[in-house]
Amino acid sequence: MNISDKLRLLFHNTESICVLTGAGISAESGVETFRGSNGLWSKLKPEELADFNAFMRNPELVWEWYNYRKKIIHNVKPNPAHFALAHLQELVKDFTLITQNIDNLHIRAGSKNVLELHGNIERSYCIDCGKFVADVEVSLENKVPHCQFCNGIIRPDIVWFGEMLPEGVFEAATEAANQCELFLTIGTSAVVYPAASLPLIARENGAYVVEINMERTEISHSVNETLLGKAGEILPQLVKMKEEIKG
Ligand code: BV8
Ligand code: ZN
Repeated sequence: MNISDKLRLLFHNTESICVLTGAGISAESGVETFRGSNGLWSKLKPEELADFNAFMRNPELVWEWYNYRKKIIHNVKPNPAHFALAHLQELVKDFTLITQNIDNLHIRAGSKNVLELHGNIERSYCIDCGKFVADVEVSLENKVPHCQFCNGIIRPDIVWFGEMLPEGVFEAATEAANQCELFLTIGTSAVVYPAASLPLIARENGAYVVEINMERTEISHSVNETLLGKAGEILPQLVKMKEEIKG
């Protein structure tokens, strides 16, 4: 793997890593990304689906879309990139994993204390009383789930455009980006804010910022190093390097 001596040395010594992942890390599991050529957003308009007003206008359509994505996610598995990050967490003293993904694959791969900036498709809640509901069933007979306590409409626990990120999660992510020595931004086009500001915050704090992606992105000019390639191939090699050092 072609990495700089600086990154090799830093990876050798650091005990402080912060990671931000996007849809690209789940691509090799078979989960479509958003903005790639045949990505999710190429067929559907995010503002018509990942938006609260769109949901209130047509909860059936939005639930149909999330149910479709849930079915895909239930039929895929974490890939070597997810497992590599779960393993890296055990090799490094201070490790924070921040994800924009809602697919739950980092947790299924064994990562702990994942900061989920945009929520999680496995959780839903009632928009009236706020009660959380796991495993909502959406079917032809029950196209929009309702709350068993107050009969309010239940929505996916996912952050839509124009919505605030979950209380405290972005603050914890910013703190980690501010403190880390090495920041990895993996499989994200870095167009969605405030998530995309995290690598820039890390850079300002003096961290060494490395982008792992199939192509250059909006923030490639702001990072220290870009490793072009598949996360599922690059990450296991990086973690193997760390493992050999740890002995
Ligand atoms: C907010 C929903 C404060 C869940 C998502 C006007 C009003 C309000 C806000 C805004 C506004 N204008 C702009 C904003 C900010 C807005 C924003 O950033 N918009 C962008 C589009 C310009 N942000 C927000 O609204 C956020 N909230 O700002 O609140 C606020 C509140 C009120 C008023 C003002 C401010 C909320 C953002 C969350 C939105 N929810 N999704 C869902 O259905 O999933 S965002 C959506 O994009 C996903 O969550 C996803 O996580 C996120 C980012 O996408 P990526 O993960 O980067 O995926 P993408 O496909 O783009 O890229 C994949 C990359 O992987 C590619 O680069 C590809 O090359 C690479 N790749 C592919 N395969 C591999 C690979 N890399 C490595 N290996 C591989 N094998
Ligand atoms: Zn309720």
